[in-house]
Amino acid sequence: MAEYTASHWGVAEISRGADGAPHLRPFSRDPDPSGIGFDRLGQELERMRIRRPAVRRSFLKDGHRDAERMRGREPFIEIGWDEALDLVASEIDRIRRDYGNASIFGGSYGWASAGRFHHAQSQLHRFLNTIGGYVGHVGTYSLGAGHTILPHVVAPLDHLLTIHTSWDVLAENTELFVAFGGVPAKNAQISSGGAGRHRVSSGLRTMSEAGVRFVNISPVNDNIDPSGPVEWIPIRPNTDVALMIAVGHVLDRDGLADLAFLDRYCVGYPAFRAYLRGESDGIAKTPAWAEAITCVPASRIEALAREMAASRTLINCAWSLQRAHHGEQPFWMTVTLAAMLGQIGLPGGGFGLAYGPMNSMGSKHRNTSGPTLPQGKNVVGDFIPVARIADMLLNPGRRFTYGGQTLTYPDIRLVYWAGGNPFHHHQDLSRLAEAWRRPETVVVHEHYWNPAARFADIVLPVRTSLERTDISYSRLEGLLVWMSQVAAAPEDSMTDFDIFCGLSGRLARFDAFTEGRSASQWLEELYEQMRQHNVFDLPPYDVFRRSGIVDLSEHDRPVVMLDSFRRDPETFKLGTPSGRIEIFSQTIYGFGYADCPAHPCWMEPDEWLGAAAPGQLHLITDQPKRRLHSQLDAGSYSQAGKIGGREPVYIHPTDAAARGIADGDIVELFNKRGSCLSGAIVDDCVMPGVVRLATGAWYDPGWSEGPERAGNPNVLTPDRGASSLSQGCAAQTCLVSARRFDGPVPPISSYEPPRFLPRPADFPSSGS
Ligand SMILES: Nc1nc2c(c(=O)[nH]1)N[C@H]1C(S)=C(S)[C@@H](COP(=O)(O)OP(=O)(O)OC[C@H]3O[C@@H](n4cnc5c(=O)[nH]c(N)nc54)[C@H](O)[C@@H]3O)O[C@H]1N2
Ligand SMILES: Nc1nc2c(c(=O)[nH]1)N[C@H]1C(S)=C(S)[C@@H](COP(=O)(O)OP(=O)(O)OC[C@H]3O[C@@H](n4cnc5c(=O)[nH]c(N)nc54)[C@H](O)[C@@H]3O)O[C@H]1N2
Ligand SMILES: [Mo]
Repeated sequence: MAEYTASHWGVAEISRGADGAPHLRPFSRDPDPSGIGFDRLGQELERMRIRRPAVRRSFLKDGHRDAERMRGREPFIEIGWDEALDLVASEIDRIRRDYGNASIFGGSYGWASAGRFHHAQSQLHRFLNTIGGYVGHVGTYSLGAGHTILPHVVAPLDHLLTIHTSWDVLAENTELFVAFGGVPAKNAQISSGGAGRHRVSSGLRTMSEAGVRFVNISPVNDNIDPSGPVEWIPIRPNTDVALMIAVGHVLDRDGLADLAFLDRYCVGYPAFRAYLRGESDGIAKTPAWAEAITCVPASRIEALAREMAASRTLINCAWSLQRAHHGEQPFWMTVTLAAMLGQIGLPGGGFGLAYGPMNSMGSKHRNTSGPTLPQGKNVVGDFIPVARIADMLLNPGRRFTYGGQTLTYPDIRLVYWAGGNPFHHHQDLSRLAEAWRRPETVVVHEHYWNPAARFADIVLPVRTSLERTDISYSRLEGLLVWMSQVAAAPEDSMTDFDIFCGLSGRLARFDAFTEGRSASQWLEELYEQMRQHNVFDLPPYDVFRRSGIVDLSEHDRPVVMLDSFRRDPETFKLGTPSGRIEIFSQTIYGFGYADCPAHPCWMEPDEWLGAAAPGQLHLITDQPKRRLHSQLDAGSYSQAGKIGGREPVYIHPTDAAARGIADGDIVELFNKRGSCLSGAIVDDCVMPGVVRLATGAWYDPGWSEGPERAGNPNVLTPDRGASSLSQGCAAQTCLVSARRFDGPVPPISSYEPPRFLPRPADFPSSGS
């Protein structure tokens, strides 16, 4: 029997030594396996495991009274499972009785692990729904602005992401590939739910070999590698929209816009054209206008417009561009520019949103749905756009806008988190830390003593995906994987499901939560449901378990995005109000948001190089190459990428020299929100004026004042919504200063377990 496990970064084969000890090996059917995750059984991570339920000292003694002062700042006391589950159940019961279920935040955003049943967030939501509901979240940190704008413009983004033109069609048909933000193979290591065969490097290479020309418009140049030539056009961060608009200006001015396409497939072009020409605001959006904003020479913009019009051109826009102030505009303008070129729906032309962020885009695998754990119905109606969490905790009762509605922040008393790390993913972490101390109770399930666990009152350890069995499936990855149990589960350990069984039993909802099924019965049930509803014949459950993998690639077929819409726009109407691509949106116009007008346009971001003080740099906080977000940061693979134990910051030689910074120096990045220490890599892969510090180092604010120590960029990023429309994460809109750090370098505590205390004899027994 073949044995496999699956993770967001790919499948691994399991082999066993003579002593039965497990080893993880690259998946033999993957041409380009990721290096992430092979250290998961190593000592560095083992020592960071949470071994027993643990409670913050004063919470165990006095309950929530001292939360505002002490949460995240004091040692833990370990307790037994019965006492821990009694304590959590009694806290939930107390809070819902005193304040109602709308005071429980179960937003619990986060990637957790691959596996369709043991999906932490789904388990938590299902549990909370059986006990009366919770305040949830909408949207993602990934695509807050993009998700909100695209249904108004062309189609829901989730749909577009499943119909990206496949790599083979691009290689055959595309002549010019214009990438805003590259096509980073480092990012395409990942697919949410489990990458299968990694295909981005070979996809790009095949295109290059077929003669496709690549232009990369980006503040960095190491984010695309087709194994062939690439023209790099450096651009100031957050200004791409101005460049795209100027390209549009040239197309209009020179009669290169495809008016027949715009007329037949789009609405609202005349209003946008008036903007391009300056008829609506007195400013013609010429290449010279864009040069002043983007620092890209006007002559290059002129020529690019003509090259794009003369070629079969695909315009690709990375997700990072929309994780910014006015983040709706880059995606809207990408679609608009592609519409002006008139190649949407043609093989190899149109737009991509995007190739690169995940392995799945450009796949030829068929899009079928996978097994899904039902979450039940949430009777609490309150929700927040996911990235407004600190706002919500700090401002109960305050009103905010979202998607054309005005809503109110609920008054949260209990936060319950499983499968995410807010002290990784949120911006302005000092503000989050302050907000996080407001609720009465914080419960977290984790594997490791990471920042999310350290900022909890009650920490419940859970088994990792290597210590349980599950089924992995990810759309467009073409594989269904039986995840064997790789390693023995630690003695007395639980899964998220086991914990919710224990809690639902204590709250008299056991049958509602489990529906009478054990974990293994659930797995079979979910598989059988998928099998019944699937368009393909799937093998019986036992056969699937024995073979370990169902490979769906025999059903592959080439994909051309929006080809049916192009063939017949009446029968295959889009889901927008007009059924066509909306360059001007009456709906958005109706919302009347000053920061998201009715057609794409350039608006100055809050923080950008065009308004920087002397010496300030634009900070890009991109996705890390050696891990998924903050996952496994304490492991040997992630740590091998550190400089002086800290996350590396890339800085241009000119900017480094001006500050006396040399390779390997400890650098302090700082702004009005905070500061952090990182290790310098002096490299001209970033343009002058730009520094890059990847996300995911385990937040270490220290016990005293001073810079964050591990190199977590989110102490610097602003906690602001992308716009009144989406309220999306805007982490990429961020100015900083940088200096060599010459003081005594403080040690990093993130990669050591926290302090524990023995339980004092006079502490009450909890939960009673
Ligand atoms: N500055 C800046 N910030 C960003 C971004 C950026 O570009 N710049 N990107 C944003 C984006 S796109 C995203 S998606 C977010 C990601 O943010 P998150 O998804 O919150 O980050 P992860 O580190 O993946 O957190 C997952 C956590 O779940 C835990 N876990 C794994 N498996 C299980 C399980 O089975 N059960 C339980 N209970 N826990 C489990 C892991 O140990 C880990 O701590 O970050 C966002 N933050
Ligand atoms: N290895 C790894 N891969 C991942 C993840 C991870 O944590 N680790 N996270 C996954 C997740 S959850 C997501 S949402 C996706 C995110 O996917 P993206 O948001 O696309 O990824 P980023 O790495 O943040 O940025 C992509 C590129 O855009 C560039 N860039 C940044 N700002 C600008 C700008 O203003 N203009 C231009 N032109 N370029 C800019 C960055 O330098 C980077 O090279 O990645 C996924 N892939
Ligand atoms: Mo994401």
